[in-house]
Amino acid sequence: MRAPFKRGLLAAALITMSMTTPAWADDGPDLRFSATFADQAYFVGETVPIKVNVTNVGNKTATGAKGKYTNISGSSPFIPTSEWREFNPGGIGATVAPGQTKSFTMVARLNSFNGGDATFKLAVSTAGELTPDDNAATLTIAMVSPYTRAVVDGTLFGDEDRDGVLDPGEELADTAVQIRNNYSGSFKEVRTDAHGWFSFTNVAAQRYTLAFKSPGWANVQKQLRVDGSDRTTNLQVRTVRSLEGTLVPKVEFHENRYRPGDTAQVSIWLANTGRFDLRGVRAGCDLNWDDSHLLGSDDPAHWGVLARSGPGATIAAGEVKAFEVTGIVPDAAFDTGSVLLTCGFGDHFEFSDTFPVVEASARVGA
Ligand SMILES: [Ca+2]
Ligand SMILES: [Ca+2]
Repeated sequence: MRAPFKRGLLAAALITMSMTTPAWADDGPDLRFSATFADQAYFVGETVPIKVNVTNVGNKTATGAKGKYTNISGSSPFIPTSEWREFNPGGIGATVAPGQTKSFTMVARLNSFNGGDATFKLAVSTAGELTPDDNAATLTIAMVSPYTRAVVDGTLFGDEDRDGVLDPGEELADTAVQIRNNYSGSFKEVRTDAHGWFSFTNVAAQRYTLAFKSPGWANVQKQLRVDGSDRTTNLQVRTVRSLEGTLVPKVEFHENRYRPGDTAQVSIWLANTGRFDLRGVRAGCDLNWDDSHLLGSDDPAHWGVLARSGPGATIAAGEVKAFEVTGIVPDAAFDTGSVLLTCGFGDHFEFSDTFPVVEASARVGA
């Protein structure tokens, strides 16, 4: 009963083999080229990383393989020949073994806008190439015309109760607002009206930084893509009060002395002396990357809700809340003789420069 079934399998295997290695196939290198990039509309002055793959699907090694750029239409991105790496057309060219893939990233610079999207061809070639057809990719990078004019408008508000929402009375009147063109550096300034409303008209398409300062409020710098779409109108731009003096943190190691690799227990107290509940309070620790700092504050397994990637804690107005967390004493702390913990605490990380910061340390020995 089994014999015919086995014979059928064998026949299928033979057919597959004859298709992948036809008797009439030529010998030689056969490069295959592909290129991908993030598909979005780019501004003049931006750079576009292009991920490139060159595979040799032939049965002979490709030598002296070189890249070539050809402009087809519209704006011409600037791609220095050195971006081709081993495939630099001015060099000796790359060697690609049968079955080997070489991957790298080329950076194209959009230095100017010459009448539209940039369409161009990237290709590789090698001597004795069997199928030149699949050695090239034609790419079109969409560009935002710098002649596009747009409106940037909206309301500035000071989020007094920190709920993320513009409530009546939170509008910031008579406040100077700037937008700065990130490419040219030029800027415009207006003041908000009695309703916190600001409006910039005739804004040339580009990336901008919207900024404002208001006494008693955190400074704001917000990145904007101004491309003529309606995403830059009716903005609600928020600031908050500094938490300095409102949220009072205290941090203590359980022991005075640790050894490298120890798991240290740390007690944290957070006192909310303000009028409003604080939600989503997390820790941002050791942001200066000092290697004698306690490890693990980013990890919910060590820091629970307070971990930077955790959900955060709620500290009600007038409440003091206690937390127990752990961390690993790094080997580098042995060299300095102490392990450090430097943390800012707060609810909205985009304003982390207004977080109260607290420090603790313990001795480290053998
Ligand atoms: Ca080919
Ligand atoms: Ca609010």
